[in-house]
Amino acid sequence: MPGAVVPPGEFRMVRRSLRAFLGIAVLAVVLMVAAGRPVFAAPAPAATVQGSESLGVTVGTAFAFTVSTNEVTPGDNVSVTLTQTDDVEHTFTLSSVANYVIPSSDSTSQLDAFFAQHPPLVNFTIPAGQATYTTTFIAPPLGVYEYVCLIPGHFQAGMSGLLGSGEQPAGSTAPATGPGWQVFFIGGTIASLVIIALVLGFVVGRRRGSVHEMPPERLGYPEPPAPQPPAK
Ligand SMILES: [Cu+2]
Repeated sequence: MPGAVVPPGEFRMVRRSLRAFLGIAVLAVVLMVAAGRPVFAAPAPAATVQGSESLGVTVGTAFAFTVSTNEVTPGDNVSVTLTQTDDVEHTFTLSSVANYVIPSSDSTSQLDAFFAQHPPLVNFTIPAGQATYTTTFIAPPLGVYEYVCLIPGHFQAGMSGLLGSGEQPAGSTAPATGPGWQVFFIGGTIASLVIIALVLGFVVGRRRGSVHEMPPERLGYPEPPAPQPPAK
């Protein structure tokens, strides 16, 4: 076509580049979706009672509770094993009020009044003398719940702690649950595929559409005239 600005060979090159790129990009997306499904899958809907788990609570001589975990799963049936190592009576009393820390200045009667108003999830009296006891409770909805000892003077001496349900209590030293290796692996694979697609698409397009490898009649326009030796 006279007056055409872009030779047809150039169009072919761009078209082939684009086709190669699109093909590999589609493959990359398919791989991403297939590989990503288990990583990004939504959690199963919560049931009323999800499962069962155990919580160990050791009562020491230092007016302190030592727990085996500070996080339970909402709805789980939690089996509590209380290990008494002290020769003093204590209680393990777990508040039912989410995200509320009883002021440490509260008196014993204030503490009793609070639990009379808000019945605790667990209120287990641990007799003096070394022994092990068990009790159960259903892990409450998402939140952080305080557990205390109701023996007069013990709470004021610092005998309390926090149990998270579905979350870690603030300031806990549990390892952070960041993205796993799968996320980095899939991300890296996708990035590599995109780079390969770009390079391959460009190279294939250039090679197939190259004016230097195409006979002039296929290009649809005449070969440029060979340079002439300079006239004397
Ligand atoms: Cu106590």
